[in-house]
Amino acid sequence: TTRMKNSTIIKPIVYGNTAKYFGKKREEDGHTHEWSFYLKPYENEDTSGYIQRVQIKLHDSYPNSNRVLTKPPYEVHETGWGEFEITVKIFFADPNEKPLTIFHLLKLFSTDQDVIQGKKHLVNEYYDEIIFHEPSQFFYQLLTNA
Ligand code: SLL
Repeated sequence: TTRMKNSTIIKPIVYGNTAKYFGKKREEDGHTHEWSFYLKPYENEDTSGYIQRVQIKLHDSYPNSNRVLTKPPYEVHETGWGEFEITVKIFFADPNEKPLTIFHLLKLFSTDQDVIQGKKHLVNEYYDEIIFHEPSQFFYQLLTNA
């Protein structure tokens, strides 16, 4: 494979979770919060050209705890009662690029009174960058045409 010598492509991303307290514990299942996890480009672009799929592994207490997303938006909307670590594995359109693993601590609880009372959402968000060093010519095209 032809590699793009001395070229580095940087893809800024944002990932994290929002959460909101129901206001009470749900009788049927003990769930207390609704939450969403998301991974998206920092700047608005179509990532489906270079991301093949995103696998989001939830706590084993969730049904189908391995969520596979083959197209954007890369989001999981759920409800629950507890915090845990989400493992996110990003697979790229070039099978020679090794998958990237990100860990995110799903946060439900806060000390903000408005969040505690369920008046507003908690936001727990991070910025990061995916760096592709000397990608293949094929993958370079996908990364830059997006
Ligand atoms: C622990 N932090 O380490 C805890 C795990 C798991 C949260 C929290 C269950 C959802 C469902 C749920 O909220 N799990 O039953 O669908 O032990």
